[in-house]
Amino acid sequence: MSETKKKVMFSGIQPSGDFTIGNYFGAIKNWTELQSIYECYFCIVDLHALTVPQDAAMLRKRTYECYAMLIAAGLEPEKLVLFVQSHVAAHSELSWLLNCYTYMGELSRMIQFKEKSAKQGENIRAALFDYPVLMAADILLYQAHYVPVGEDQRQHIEITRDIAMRFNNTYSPTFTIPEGHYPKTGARIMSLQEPQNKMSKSDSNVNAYITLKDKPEDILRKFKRAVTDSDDKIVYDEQNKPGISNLLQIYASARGMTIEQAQNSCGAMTYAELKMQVAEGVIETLKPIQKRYEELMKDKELLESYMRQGAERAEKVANKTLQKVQKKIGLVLRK
Ligand code: ATP
Ligand code: LTN
Repeated sequence: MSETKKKVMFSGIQPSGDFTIGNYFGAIKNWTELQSIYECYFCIVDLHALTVPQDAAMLRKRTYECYAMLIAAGLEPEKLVLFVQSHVAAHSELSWLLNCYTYMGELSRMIQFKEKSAKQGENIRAALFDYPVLMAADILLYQAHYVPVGEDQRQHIEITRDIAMRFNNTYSPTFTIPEGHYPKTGARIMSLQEPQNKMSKSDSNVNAYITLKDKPEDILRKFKRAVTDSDDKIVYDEQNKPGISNLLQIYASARGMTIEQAQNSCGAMTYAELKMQVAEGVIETLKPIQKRYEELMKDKELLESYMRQGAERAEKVANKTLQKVQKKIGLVLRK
């Protein structure tokens, strides 16, 4: 009896800071739901983090922490393949090979490169320019059908498709052409200090974001300081009331409600009451995650064994694709 094969899904997240509630409500929480539906490969992309300067000890520490946090947040290493990018050498290898099928012109159109390089000043790393090619290698190695990412990654998915199609047309069908999987009603959580910008784990102002590790008193303090506006109406209006809309979005996300339901429950509150309620919802959401995270961080051996198993499972699939590519382009395979 032939079982219908699950479609493959791949995504990555950088260990460039502590995960925020933006990462959680906008990405990680969705991943926990997708892991049962698709054959999922999720990856801590440490090599991507190196495209901007990193402190070595910090990068190592964060890689463990981010890996543990994904499990604490509900990803099950038995159900999906959860691994660290640098543990599977095929990512670096395919990335080099795909560089030979990617044009400077297409890379120089990438908005993320323009934005990130503008922040870097003088010595911009070649790797920052090349970032999308490594991302293409990540995705194409697993023959992924779908890639769940935020809107900001749309251009990187497009270039991945272009590279894959170019390769397939030059040789013969080799790569599955992936599609972006964008959250339809997914939460886009904004900064608590500048609610017109998205909440980001690498923001220089710690009051702008809530991390999944924040203590209840810090969460409460940050929400109390959240920027709102000068009238006193609790209505969802992104244009004119970005601060209040963001609080309603977080309230709804933390309680599994729609925005309308959140607005109905909170409509009669004062701003101070709303902030208290939002903080309470977030604290309650994070409590079990933080408990599990603490336990996991105490057991480095268990984490390392999950990482090893993840890498072994990933490697099997990745090496198969890599070999196919090496053969097609004319490299002599090692016998
Ligand atoms: P950095 O600040 O280092 O650029 P980031 O916090 O923006 O990082 P990424 O590692 O680029 O996060 O993204 C990981 C995933 O989290 C992506 O799928 C992205 O769309 C999602 N994400 C990031 N920030 C938010 C947010 N504020 N709201 C919703 N989703 C988000
Ligand atoms: N660029 C992505 C992270 C990332 C990724 C990937 C996402 C690296 N490789 C492969 C999906 C698939 C980001 O910044 N969110």
